[in-house]
Amino acid sequence: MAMILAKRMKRTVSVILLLALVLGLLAGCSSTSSSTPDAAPAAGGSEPAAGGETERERITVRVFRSKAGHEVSMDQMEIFKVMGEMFNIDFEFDNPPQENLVERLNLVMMETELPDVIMEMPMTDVLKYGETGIILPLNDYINNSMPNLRAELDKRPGVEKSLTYGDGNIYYLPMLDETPSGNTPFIVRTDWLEKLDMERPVTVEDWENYWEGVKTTDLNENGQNDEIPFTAYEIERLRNFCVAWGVLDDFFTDPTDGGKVHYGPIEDRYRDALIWMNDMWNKGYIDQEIITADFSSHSAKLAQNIVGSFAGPLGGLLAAQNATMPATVPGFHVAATEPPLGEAGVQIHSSIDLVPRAVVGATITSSCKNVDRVIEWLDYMYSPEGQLLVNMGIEGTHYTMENGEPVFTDYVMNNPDGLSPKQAVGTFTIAQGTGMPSVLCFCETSQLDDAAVLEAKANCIIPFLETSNQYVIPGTISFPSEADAERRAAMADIETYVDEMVMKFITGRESFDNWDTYVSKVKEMGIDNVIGIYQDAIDAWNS
Ligand SMILES: [Ca+2]
Repeated sequence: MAMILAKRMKRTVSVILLLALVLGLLAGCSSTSSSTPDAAPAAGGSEPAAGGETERERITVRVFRSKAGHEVSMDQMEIFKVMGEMFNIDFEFDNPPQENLVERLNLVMMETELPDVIMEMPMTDVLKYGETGIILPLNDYINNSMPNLRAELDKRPGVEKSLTYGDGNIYYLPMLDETPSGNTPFIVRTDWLEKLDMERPVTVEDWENYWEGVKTTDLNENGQNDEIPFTAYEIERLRNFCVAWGVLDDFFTDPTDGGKVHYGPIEDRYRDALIWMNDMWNKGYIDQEIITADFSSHSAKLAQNIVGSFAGPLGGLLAAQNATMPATVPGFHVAATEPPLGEAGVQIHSSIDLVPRAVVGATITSSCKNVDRVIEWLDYMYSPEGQLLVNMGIEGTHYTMENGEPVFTDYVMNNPDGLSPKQAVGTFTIAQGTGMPSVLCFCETSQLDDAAVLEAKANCIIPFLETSNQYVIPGTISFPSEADAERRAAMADIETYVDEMVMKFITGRESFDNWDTYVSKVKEMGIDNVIGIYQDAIDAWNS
């Protein structure tokens, strides 16, 4: 930071000099641009004579980005004041409320003079505006003028590939993420585990034992055996236990078969998983309403203090349950679990965020007149100093360095005006919002995440990502358009049939004697052809 500070002070000096110069001009001198380069050397010898540091014209950069609900408007955010000073930029923000983003952006995109930078273009619009030349291809800038972003991309194998569109161009500068932010692990009541004198379940036998305990013990102490061992907002969450048998409930690459693509629901291993689920169903451990549940009916059920385990997102269900339930149910606590372990001997998360995520941070439009200057500023946001500024704010005000790590001050963690940590962050930076061309640092998220979420990431998710990545097909994989149409058409029918049959196998309405007939039918519907389409796409991705 010391280096940055020195640099800033130097620039501040230069700004003052430029101001003096401009005032001089107002008093009757001639053109700005021709006399600017002479300004620095005239500074009384304090500048190095190398001539590298010539003062530059102050430019205006117009930035479009929506304002998240927890944020102040961007023109009030300190990080932009600091960067404006640093790069001699006046920012002009078009900062509509998030709910008006699409409407406002559509209007803006019809204007002849576009903003220079659009920080939050919907992913689906990027290629459209890129192909028509309205936003610029950025490959050459990234390779030649963005050393900091280049370094971040080089640290993350696969990300550049996922940023590159079919036409070979990169159209947006990404928001990178150091940690997985989304996942839907199985979640258990740790206070109930304690009452049962059990550890968090790992193997499928552990799960069965826990469910038996929930089913047969009046854990909520209301005099009735009304406890539901497992429920979820959709039956797919239950189906996901198939990972313990070494298959995914979808297409996956199988490392036990040289990485070849398989379709889980027709595998023998999947049948074995369904036999177990059917057993659990018959024993009454699975909520029968799982078939018709949705997120709101599920949430209502969770609020009744009757559910022993469920599955769902870390923020939306794990953190939310721990934040709200203890008020009415003293001692209530839920925690995530490791992926279930079965006879396959592997622990797999089937739904993982791409690690790292690389979503839209910023695009630059064809109206931008100072692309090189804008690129220089944006690249700074990916530098170690820039990341610290964007994530943590101003040292001394928003964070302090403790043992070499940035730690939020009470301004964020215990805000004097009663703002939540996220709201407090939203008063000086965009890092807790969307559309940030930088890296969302672990230093920031680790201090703002709920304790149970942090624990889940550290113990239940991150240790299993390497194995999981061998199975999970990247979400950004793309198919040639003809093959994609074929795939979609076949899968529309196959998924409908598979969903119906899998539900029947779990609930016992279909005998496992008919498994082979079911598999034959899925094959008749063209599953092998679709597996081939996935295999080709994976081969192309890996080549
Ligand atoms: Ca009870």
